[in-house]
Amino acid sequence: MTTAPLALHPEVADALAEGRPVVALESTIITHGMPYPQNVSTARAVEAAVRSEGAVPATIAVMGGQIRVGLEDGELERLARAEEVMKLSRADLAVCLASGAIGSTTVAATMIAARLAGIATFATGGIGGVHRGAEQSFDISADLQELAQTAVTVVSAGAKAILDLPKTFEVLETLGVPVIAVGQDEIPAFWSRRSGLKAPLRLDTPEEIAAAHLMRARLGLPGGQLVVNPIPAEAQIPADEVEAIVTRAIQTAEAQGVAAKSVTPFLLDLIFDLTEGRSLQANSALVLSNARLAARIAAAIAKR
Ligand code: PSU
Repeated sequence: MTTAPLALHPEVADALAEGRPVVALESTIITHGMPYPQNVSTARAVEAAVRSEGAVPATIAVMGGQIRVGLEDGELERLARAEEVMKLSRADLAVCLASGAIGSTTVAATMIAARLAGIATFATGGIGGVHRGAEQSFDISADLQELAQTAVTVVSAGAKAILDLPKTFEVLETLGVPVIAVGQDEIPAFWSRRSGLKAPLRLDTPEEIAAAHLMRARLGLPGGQLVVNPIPAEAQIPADEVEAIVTRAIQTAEAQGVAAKSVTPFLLDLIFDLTEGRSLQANSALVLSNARLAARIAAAIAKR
C-alpha cells in the first residue's frame, strides 16, 4: 500500500473500486500548452469525450500538498487561469508536494500519479522527446525515461513535431518502449498524420492494445506502452507546412536564449501565432481524438 499523498475524486475512487474504466489526463497541456480560455474549454471537452465513451476522466494536478486525481470544474478553471504553476516532471514532483505549491503534471508526472492511483490508461496530446540540436544541448524530455519504467498505456498523437522525431523514436526503441501506431503503418507527427517514419508496431483496435497492456503485466515488464494515434484528417496541418513554421520558431527561441523547461511552451505559443491559431485548433482536435481512444482502451482493459 502506498503512503503517497493521493486524493482521489469520489467519482474516480468509486469507478476504480468497481473496476469501471478510468482515463488519466494531464494538466501541463492546460497550464503551459494552451492559452486561456481555450485551455479550459479543451480540458472540459476532453473530459466530456472520455465520458461519452463510458469512462470516468481523472485530470491530475498537484494542489495543497496532494496529488489530486480528478478535479472539480472550478479547480480546472483556477488551474487554467493561474500564473505561477510549477511544470512537474519526475524530478520536481516531490518538492512541489512537500512545499505545498501548485503544480501541473507533464506526461512523466501524470504517469507516476496514474500508476499510484491504479489507472492503466492516460490520454495526452504529444509526448516530449529529443529536442533538435540535442547533440549540443542534451535536452531530452524525461517523458521518455518514464515510458521505460512506469506501466501505463499513454495515448498520444506522437511526439510534438517541434522535436527531432527520428532521434526521439530511436531513444524509445533503445529504452524498450513499444510504439504502437493505430490505423496506419507510419508514426504520426502531432499536428500532421505523416512523419515519414515507419511505426515499429501497429494495432488497430482498442481490444488489441488492451491485450498487449495486460500481457506486459503478465511478463512483469515495468514500462508503459506509447500509442501513437494520428490526428483526424480534417484537423491536420500538412507536414511540409508545419516544418517551415517550426524552423522559424526554433530560430527565434535560440536567438532569445530560451532553454530547458521553457522551450516547449515557448515554441507552442509562437507556433500558435505563426499559424494564426490553427495549431491550437489542431492540438484540441488531436487531444479529443486521443481521449476517445483511451476511453475505449480503458473499457477493454476493464472487461478482461
Ligand atoms: N501535449 C500537448 N501539449 C503539451 C504537452 C503535451 O498537446 O503542452 C506537454 C506534456 O505535459 C509533455 C510536455 O509532457 O508537454 C513536454 O514538455 P518537455 O518537452 O519540456 O518535456
